[in-house]
Amino acid sequence: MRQRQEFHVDSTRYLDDHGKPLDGLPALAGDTDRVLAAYRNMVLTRTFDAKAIALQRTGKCGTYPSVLGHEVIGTAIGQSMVKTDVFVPYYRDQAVHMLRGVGLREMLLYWGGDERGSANWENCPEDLPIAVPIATQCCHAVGVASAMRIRGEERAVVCCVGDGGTSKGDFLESINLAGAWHLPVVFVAINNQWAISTPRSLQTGAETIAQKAISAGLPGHAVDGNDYFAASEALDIALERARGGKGATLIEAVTYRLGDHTTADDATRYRTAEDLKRAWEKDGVKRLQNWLHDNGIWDAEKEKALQAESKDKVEKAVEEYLATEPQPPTAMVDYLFETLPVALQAQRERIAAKYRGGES
Ligand SMILES: Cc1ncc(C[n+]2csc(CCOP(=O)(O)OP(=O)(O)O)c2C)c(N)n1
Repeated sequence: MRQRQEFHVDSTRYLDDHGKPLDGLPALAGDTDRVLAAYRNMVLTRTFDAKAIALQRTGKCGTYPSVLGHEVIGTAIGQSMVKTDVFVPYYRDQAVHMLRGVGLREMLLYWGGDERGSANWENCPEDLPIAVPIATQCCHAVGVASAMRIRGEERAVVCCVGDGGTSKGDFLESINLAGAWHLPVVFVAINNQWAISTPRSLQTGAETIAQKAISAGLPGHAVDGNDYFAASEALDIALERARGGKGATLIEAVTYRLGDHTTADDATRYRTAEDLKRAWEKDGVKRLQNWLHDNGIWDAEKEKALQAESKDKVEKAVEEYLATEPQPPTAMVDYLFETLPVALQAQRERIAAKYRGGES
């Protein structure tokens, strides 16, 4: 018989809004290389994000979901995972993808509607593609985690989902299974306060999202998702637990979506400028930058160099993306199935014939 689990929901934060330690820091704060690599990833993510929005605005990219406000939690996830773990993303996980080795060009290809941007064959080939249907990825995550458990592997799955996604049956059924089968999976519910125009207050009657873990028999932790140290510590613990056969965890990362839902949205229609201003005061990237400054690890010169370096990387990726030869129209069915169903085969042939004939 497995031991009864400890049911608790706690909430962690180490830095105040200005990056000053509240009361001690976890040991990982002493790992300067890790903290600096984290900050660099956050800046690169933010630079990429601004460029992707600009590309969409000028007709060079499809609808794009801004990651502004998710840089800290995404970076914490990417750093805590090891290569052999499996990442099961949703559509706002650019900061994680950077650390899983997905190229900036590939990310642009994906949002430009090219499926070649969807695979990460060279670095983490078992990571799943981005899930746009809300919370469906949670079911895939428990499937992958079940396989790991059956094979007795010391690996873990990380599955991201939004606060809105946690209202769906897919999420609730998945955490239930993860608890019942003791699966090696870490669910990260990124609570950015909005599901398009639905505020967190209308999303659920539960006081926290982390407490949904209790119904599934999992530990639930709410962390300040803008606090790099709190987020990283929670991820490190949950992943070690999962890989060590001790079961699943639900982490609620509390943050704020600083941009529009996607480039097809206008958030000024449903939230106030004051709310947004207050959220910017809690920005986790600036908070970590302040902490680095206060500890003599960072200065204005280094910041300038990092900004320039990040811009160069993004510009280079944009050039490569724009120079990529588009795929033929048949590609729209080529990525759907391992073996194309009969009904689609005829359609594919018609598309191919039309394309060969040069018709538009
Ligand atoms: C199954 C399904 N229903 C509806 C949608 C439309 N939709 C796209 S994003 C979204 C809100 C999701 O909010 P949340 O889970 O909080 O994630 P966030 O976008 O805020 O990161 C909805 C309803 C969808 N993509 N899939």
